[in-house]
Amino acid sequence: MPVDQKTAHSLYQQMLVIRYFEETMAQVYMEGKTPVFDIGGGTVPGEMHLAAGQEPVAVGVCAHLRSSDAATGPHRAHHIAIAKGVDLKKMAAEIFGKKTGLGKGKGGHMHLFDPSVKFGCSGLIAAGMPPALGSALAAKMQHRDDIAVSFFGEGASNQGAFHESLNLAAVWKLPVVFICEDNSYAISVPKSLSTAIARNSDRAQSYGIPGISVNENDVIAVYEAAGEAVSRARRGDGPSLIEVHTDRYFGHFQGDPELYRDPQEVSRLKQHDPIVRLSKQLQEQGWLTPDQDAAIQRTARAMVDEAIDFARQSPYPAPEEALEDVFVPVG
Ligand SMILES: Cc1ncc(C[n+]2csc(CCOP(=O)(O)OP(=O)(O)O)c2C)c(N)n1
Ligand SMILES: [Mg+2]
Repeated sequence: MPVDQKTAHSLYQQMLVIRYFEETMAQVYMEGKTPVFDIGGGTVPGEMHLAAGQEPVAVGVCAHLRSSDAATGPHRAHHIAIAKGVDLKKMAAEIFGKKTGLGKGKGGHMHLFDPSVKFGCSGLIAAGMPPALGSALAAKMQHRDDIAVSFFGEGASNQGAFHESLNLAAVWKLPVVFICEDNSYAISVPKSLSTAIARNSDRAQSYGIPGISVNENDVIAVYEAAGEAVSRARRGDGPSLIEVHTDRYFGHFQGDPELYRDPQEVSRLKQHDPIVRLSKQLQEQGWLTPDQDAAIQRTARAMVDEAIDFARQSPYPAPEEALEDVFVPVG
C-alpha cells in the first residue's frame, strides 16, 4: 500500500509530536530529582521509559487503524498511545498523576488506558498480548471487521505469553497483528544473549502465520508492511507477526547509566534519524516545502506544549479519593 502525500505529512507530524513529547518528558522528569537522583521525587515520580527513536513503528502501524480497532502496548508506550489517537492532554495529565488524566492520575505512565480509542498498556512485558486476542475474538464473534494490534519488545518475545498468543491467534484465525519492536536491548541485555535466532519474525513460521522483518527504522517501510498485515486481518485471513528493527535513543529508563553500551552508540544511531530522513526524502521528491516543514514542526510543538501546560495546571486527586476507581481487597 504506497503512501500518498497527505498521509506522508500526517506520518511526519505524528513522529514529531512523539519526539517532542518524549524529549520534553525527559526534561520534566528530572525536575526535583537532583542533585542525588531520587526516583520518588519531583514532578513525575516513579520510573520513566521513553521511546524517542522508535516513532516509525507506532506511527507506521497505527496509520492503518480506526478508533474501533484495539491496540495494546508495554511499559514503553507513549509513542503507541499518541499514534493510536489518545488525547495528548489527558495522557500528559495521567503521567503527571493528575485528576484530569486518563485514569484520574492513578495509573501513571506505564498504565495508560483510553477506551474511547481502545488503547491500553501495561508494565508487565507481553501482558498486552492476551487482551489483544480477547478484543480480536470479540470482533470476530460479533462479525465486525475490527482488528487488534499488540506491540511488544524483542525481550518480551521470550515470554510464554508471546508463544501462547501466537499459537491461539493462529488456531482461531483471529484478526490480530503482532508488532515486535526490536530495539536491540531488554533493559541491559542485548538480544544476542537472550534469543538464539537472529529474527523473531522467523518464529511466526512455527505457528503457521506470516512473519515479516522490517530491517530499517523507516516509517514508510513500516507503513507498507503493516498495510498488508492489517488488510489480511480485516478480511478474515488471520494473524501476522511483524518485527521492526528500531532504535532506542534514551536509556532503558531515565536515570539508566547505560554501562552496557558504547557511549557513542546513540550518536551513531542518530545519523540515520528517521524523522530527519523523512523530511529530507519528502523535500527531495517535491512533497514538502521548507515552509510546510516549519508549519508542521510548529503545530507539533504547540500540541506538546499545550498538553504539558494542561498537565502542570491540573489538580492532584484529593487524598479522600485514593480508594475510588481502584481495586480494593475485601476483608
Ligand atoms: C513479566 C515481566 N517480567 C519482567 C519485567 C521487568 N522488565 C521491565 S522492562 C524489561 C525488558 C523489556 O525488554 P523489551 O521487551 O525488549 O522492551 P524494551 O524495554 O526494549 O522496550 C523487563 C525484563 C516486567 N516488567 N514484566
Ligand atoms: Mg527491547
